[in-house]
Amino acid sequence: MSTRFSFSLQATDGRARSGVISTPRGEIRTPAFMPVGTAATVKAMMPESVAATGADILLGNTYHLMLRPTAERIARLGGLHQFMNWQKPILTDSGGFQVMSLAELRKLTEEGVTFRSHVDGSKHKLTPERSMEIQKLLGSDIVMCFDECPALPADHTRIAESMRLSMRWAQRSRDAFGDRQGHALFGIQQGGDVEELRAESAEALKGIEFDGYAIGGLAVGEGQEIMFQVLDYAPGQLPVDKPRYLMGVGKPDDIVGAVKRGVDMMDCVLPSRSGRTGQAWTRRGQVNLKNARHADDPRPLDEQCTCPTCRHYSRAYLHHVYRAGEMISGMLLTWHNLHYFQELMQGMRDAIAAGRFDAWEEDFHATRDQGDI
Ligand code: PRF
Ligand code: ZN
Repeated sequence: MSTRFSFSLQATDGRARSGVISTPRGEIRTPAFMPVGTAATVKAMMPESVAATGADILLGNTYHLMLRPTAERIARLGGLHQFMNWQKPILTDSGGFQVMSLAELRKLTEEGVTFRSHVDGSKHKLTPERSMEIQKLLGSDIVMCFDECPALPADHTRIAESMRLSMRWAQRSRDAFGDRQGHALFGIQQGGDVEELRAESAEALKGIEFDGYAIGGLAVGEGQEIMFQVLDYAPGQLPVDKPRYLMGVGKPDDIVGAVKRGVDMMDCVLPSRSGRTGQAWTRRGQVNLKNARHADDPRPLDEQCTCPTCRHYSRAYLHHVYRAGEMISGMLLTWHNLHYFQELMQGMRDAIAAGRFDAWEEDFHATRDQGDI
């Protein structure tokens, strides 16, 4: 356990990058997709199965775990890795974003945010200092700064004031985090869809110095076109030698567009959440297993996919267990979806290393445009 946290860029192709993040708990191959394990579980998956899909790292949530079962309880039980039986790296989000989307009676001040739990209505407070303390109690490998993320569209003043508050909170997060060998602290760029504000935010974060830099405040209602416009300049405002993490993104085509623009890490509930609602993501596009047209279909979801779901089960079976409300429905579709997302990342890593990202991307879009899956 002597390895410090480090990032080594191995290849670039245009603005796309591939590399490796080294941590005491293992290596993270980038571009990396992080499955979401909000409540100390990637829903419907055993941790060894999540690892088998090719995931090097999971995302956990300060907000959910502080409410239930509490960070102090997890610390007493040996930390989040031990608690959930996941020994590879874990990145934890800092809580502010989830407070704003899930909690009730939220009150935001310079100090932090007070709110009522969406679970039982109990009253809580999160500040940069408390968020750092919780993420330390959890034993998180990559800790995120405490920030605020306004929904888009928003006016310039609102975006600017919120970004400047997040930058003051970034400094307080840095001060509270201190220096913890083998653990990393990532800053979070804000600034909405305003280039000068993104630049101001990047300068503030670079002045504080972080182990990695997230791009926050996107995928919050602005649509893919505006998100890509921001990603045309935002990654380039951040240090070239540190990982860049686009928070909460996205659909396969969002992920591909983000990697093309220089993003190294992403997370999204999409593969796991849609797996529980009968939705599969494949090379050829989205398949809705609820649809009656699958009822007699003996073919696998994707004949080229090597996941256990596609090797052993028919579309007819997946349709049946979804309709019957059987638990295996969410298990099989989540496994396939996570496998597909990880294979997508591996495809991009290989293409970047071989200097053929553009051809890979063309093929990605052409395969999806064939229609009739
Ligand atoms: N900040 C934090 N977490 C986040 C976001 C953010 O801006 C987003 C935005 N897509 C998702 N998760 N702390
Ligand atoms: Zn599959």
